[in-house]
Amino acid sequence: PAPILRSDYRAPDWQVSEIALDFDLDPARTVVRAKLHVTRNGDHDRPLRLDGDGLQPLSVGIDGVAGSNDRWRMDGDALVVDLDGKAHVVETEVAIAPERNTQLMGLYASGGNLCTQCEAEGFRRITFFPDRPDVLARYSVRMTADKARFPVLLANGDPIAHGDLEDGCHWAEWHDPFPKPSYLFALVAGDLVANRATFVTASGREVQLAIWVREKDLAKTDHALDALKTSMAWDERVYGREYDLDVFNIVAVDDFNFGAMENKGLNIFNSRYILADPDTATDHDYDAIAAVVAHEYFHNWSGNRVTCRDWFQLSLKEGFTVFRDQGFSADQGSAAVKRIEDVRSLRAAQFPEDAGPLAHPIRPDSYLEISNFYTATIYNKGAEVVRMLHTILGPQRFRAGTDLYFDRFDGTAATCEDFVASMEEANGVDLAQFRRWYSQAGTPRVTATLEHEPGGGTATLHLAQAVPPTPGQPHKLPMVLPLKLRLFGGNTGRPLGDEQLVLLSDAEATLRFEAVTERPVLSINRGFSAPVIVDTNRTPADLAFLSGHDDDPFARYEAMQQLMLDTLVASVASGRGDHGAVVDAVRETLRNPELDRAFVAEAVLLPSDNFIGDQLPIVDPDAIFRAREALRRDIGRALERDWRQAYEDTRNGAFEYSPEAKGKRRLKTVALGYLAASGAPDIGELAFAQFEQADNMTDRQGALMTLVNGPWDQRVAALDIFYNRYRDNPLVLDKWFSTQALSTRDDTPERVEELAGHRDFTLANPNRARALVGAFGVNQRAFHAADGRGYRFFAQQLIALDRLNPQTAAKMMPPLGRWRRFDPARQQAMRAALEQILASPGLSKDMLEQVSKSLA
Ligand code: BAL
Ligand code: ZN
Repeated sequence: PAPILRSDYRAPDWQVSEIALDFDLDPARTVVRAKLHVTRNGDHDRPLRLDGDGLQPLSVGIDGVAGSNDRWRMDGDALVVDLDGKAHVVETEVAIAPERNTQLMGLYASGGNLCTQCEAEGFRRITFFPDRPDVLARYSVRMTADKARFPVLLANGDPIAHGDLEDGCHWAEWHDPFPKPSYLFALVAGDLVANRATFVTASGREVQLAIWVREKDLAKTDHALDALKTSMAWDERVYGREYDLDVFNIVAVDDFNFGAMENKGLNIFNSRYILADPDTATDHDYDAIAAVVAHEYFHNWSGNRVTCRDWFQLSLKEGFTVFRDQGFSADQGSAAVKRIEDVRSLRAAQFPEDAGPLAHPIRPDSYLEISNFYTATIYNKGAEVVRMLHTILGPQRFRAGTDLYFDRFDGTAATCEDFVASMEEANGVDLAQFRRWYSQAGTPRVTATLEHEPGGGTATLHLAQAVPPTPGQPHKLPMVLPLKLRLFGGNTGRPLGDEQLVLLSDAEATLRFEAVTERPVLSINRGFSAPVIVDTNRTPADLAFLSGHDDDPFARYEAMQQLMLDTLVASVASGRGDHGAVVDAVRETLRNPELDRAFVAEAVLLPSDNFIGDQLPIVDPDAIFRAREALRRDIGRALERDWRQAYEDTRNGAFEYSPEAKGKRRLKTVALGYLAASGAPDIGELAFAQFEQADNMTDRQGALMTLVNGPWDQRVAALDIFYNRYRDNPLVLDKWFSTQALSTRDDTPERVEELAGHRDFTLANPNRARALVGAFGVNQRAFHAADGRGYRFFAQQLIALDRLNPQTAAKMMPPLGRWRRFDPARQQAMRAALEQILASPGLSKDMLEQVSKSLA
């Protein structure tokens, strides 16, 4: 297949002003009738081309005349209609089989209900349509279905009418007054109940909110409903954006490719981002639910009211909306901890992407399959780029830019360029060079060298930047890098002057600081103000000092991470480590009563195996594991009394979901992990007691994780108890699978293979596939086991999954594509696995693109 190029963009030949859809819903055979009011766009004589995917027209009518068969033809999957006038009405009828739709794109069955997923190109699996985001139409939807089986019928917009039929069926009509692209279409038919609330907008509109789930899950929806109300108020306060329909419905389904989907007025969610109660959801789940509910809600403006012109602009809505949801979450608890978590996930998912064969700019130039571009780069680096605009402009000017953007492009399909131009115009600034963030891939690397003559009064900071080559982009130009920095006195610990925002836009720059009378220590990229890698000439003592004294919490965390990382990298190389500086720094942080417990828990965690590997020219998973375990053991042993104290201090009363209680639980799990690493003899018992007595999933899963990583007999008992207790709860069973797939035990590869044959394992459910196969792919040591069995297992699973659900399979492939980073034997085994995938019959376009780029 030929790639789609951004440079080939052309406005649509035909626009659709209105579409009326009529569904006879049945899982085995659903008949879809569509009536499109189309108008010729511009002066041309090209036919109307309607995208389809696996559809056969049962009938086609033009301007009320059925059977105009000489005026249409199929061109591959597309329906091409010859039209001679300016405006026409085109009607089509197709039949589809939702229950056989394993791709979970278009209309499909999940848990006995029917639902849709149309982004990016699923609508063409439902009906013939110009399925591109710059065709905005008004939708009317009529659904007819068996009333006993599907008592609830929902679609976008507002409900208009409903009624019963004589044959046990009923019908409902919905109308969405806002023109929208087809990827935002949604319907749901199911046996569902709702948790309801009312929200009154700033201008007085009463909005009926409802979260729809199966009856057994109703008690688990309060947290999501609260998050929805909080998000609606937050978007009014922070961005001046109000909701615009009378109803806002959310439906949770178990089988879902994404986390959730922002369909206009009818969000459809993966149930893992809705359902929570203390017994089944961790604090991380609670936080993720609030973040995803907010994210999808915020899309109502950044995505729906202003949508994307084409899929190359995906980061316009996703990067911006992630930035918005990050701001929301930061406002709900500790902003510093939220920032640390966001940077941790950027480094875990996006930095490797930017450094590997699938690197792409946040606004890509070409794709084979757009589903492959719902990446950490588009989402998370995209959010960092928006964050840099916020940092450079400041909150008020940034808000002036978003106001202009929303006002000017409301009701249209816009581009990344429109967003940046709005920022420029609203603020009278020139962002010409900043635009390189949209076109250049790769993580910039900054070198910061601070010099100071002992006894002298001036310090000099030399900054240099380089953006590494990435596929298709061998040469890069300097970026605009907003670097927040501050100097501290190395003797007194006093700040030497205020924090500065330096915009590094040349390849090199030199800054001078006057009146520096003591040895200065550099705090740089504070708050992670630019998504870059920074190399400095700071000593371990400097880093230890900053980890205890920097006034920017992120920089404090960062200094500790860098100290740990430098120590680990040195010990991977030498096989031995000097752990004293890290132990001292961890002790100081742990004993500091002024620090919030959640921050302490983040700060004392070691960098992951994967992140350590990312620092090395050739990744040696076993040496990394040994070095990390040795450091964990030393920190555990040297500070055993502190960890026991921290563990006792963080014992909570009854479960409470508050920032403080969450922080305590987090530190409790971290302390338990270090105690386990210390080799203290009672830890199996301690963890098992925590496992059994826990009144919440955070504590229970934390204890299980410790047991599953260790040698204790209680491990097997805990796994059995956990399984039997939660076997009927798919979301918790996912945790049972993923905890084992992430285990650091030597036998993990065998165990994971065994679990793939477990009666509760299925590739048909994306959450379950990700819980076992996806989690295994990021378990660096187990996945890269020297005998290559991890690669072979992974390839088999991906081939099988690709036949069912190409989108989910292709998204799980990247760990195998990083073969260049490993030794020759592993390289060969990884390439063999990739080639095996490539050679498998009927390979999807999704997988073809990922694998062939990875082998190139
Ligand atoms: N638009 C796809 C799911 C999300 O990012 O919200
Ligand atoms: Zn999104």
